Amino acid sequence: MSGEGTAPAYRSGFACLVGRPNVGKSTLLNALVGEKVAITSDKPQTTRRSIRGVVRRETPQGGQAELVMVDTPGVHRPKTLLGERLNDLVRDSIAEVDVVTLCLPADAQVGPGDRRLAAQVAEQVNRGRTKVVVAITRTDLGRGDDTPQRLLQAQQLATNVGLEVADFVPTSGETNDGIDTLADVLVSHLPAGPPLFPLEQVHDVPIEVLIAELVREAALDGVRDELPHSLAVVTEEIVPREERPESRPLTDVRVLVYVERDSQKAIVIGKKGERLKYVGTRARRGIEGALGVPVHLDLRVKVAKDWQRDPKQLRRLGF
Ligand SMILES: Nc1nc2c(ncn2[C@@H]2O[C@H](COP(=O)(O)OP(=O)(O)OP(=O)(O)O)[C@@H](O)[C@H]2O)c(=O)[nH]1
Ligand SMILES: [Mg+2]
Repeated sequence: MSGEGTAPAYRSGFACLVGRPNVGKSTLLNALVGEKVAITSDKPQTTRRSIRGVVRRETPQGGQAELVMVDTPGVHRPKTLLGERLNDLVRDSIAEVDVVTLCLPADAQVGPGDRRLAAQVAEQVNRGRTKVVVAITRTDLGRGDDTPQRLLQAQQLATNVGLEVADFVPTSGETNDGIDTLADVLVSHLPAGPPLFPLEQVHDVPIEVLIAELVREAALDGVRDELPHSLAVVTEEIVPREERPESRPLTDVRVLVYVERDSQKAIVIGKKGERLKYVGTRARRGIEGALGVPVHLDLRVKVAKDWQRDPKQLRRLGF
């Protein structure tokens, strides 16, 4: 029997993932949480929201810890108002968390973008309160001694910009190498604190946003050039169909896919609607998984001219 005062303390807090676009932040979030919370793609700037996923673990002292991981958009040189808003989201996240996880991919050299971001983190973090961890990502894509080299470069980078780094952890969100270690390291930097999310909750993404994101993920696959940036997706309606037998429920989901120009609309729809059909089929599987019922997915494509640069349209799209 353990008396009062001897129970191991509960730890809780926030850690954000920051890095250049496409370095594997969202893949890392999903691996840490153990389920698909964020969409991922090989197109830069896939993430447009700061998504929170919950990681629950035991501490080495036998206590419980709740680590809230915050995924953020890839930091880049903005060309549009949307780009500026995304970078602002990252700035806000860095200011709010207990631990900043700077992600550097094993399969690419540390570059000027990484240096700018590392300098920003060094400038933003409150040294007494915020810890910084470097995660080397995509180690399975690195060759030979890429990972040790990157660790060395990361140390040099930290020294150059005056960034105090508590730990360096090599990881792969694809093979799960280093994921447990990273989770333990992040938890070790959390303060004592109360539970933050209800036990059954693993993320904070509203269902209509999750559905829109799954459609955007499917739509991103196979499109090129500027089109990935021009896509915005909004869930219009989720309605269980009436008068279905209890044993065969069906939910109607209506989703709008926005592009910025007529020419892009034609590409997204494809010849005889084939591309859109592919996107719908792919997205529907994930949506059915999320809703837990069979779904009839109605996808429409609309033009919202230059929405990435228009404050009014950005607001309407939730940015
Ligand atoms: N092989 C391998 N591929 C990875 C790994 N992590 C990410 N990827 C791939 O790299 C690409 C980018 O991954 P994301 O997780 O979307 O990257 P991100 O940093 O969140 O990108 P943005 O949201 O655009 O900033 C995707 O094609 C992933 O499948 C990894 O550890 N191993
Ligand atoms: Mg991402």
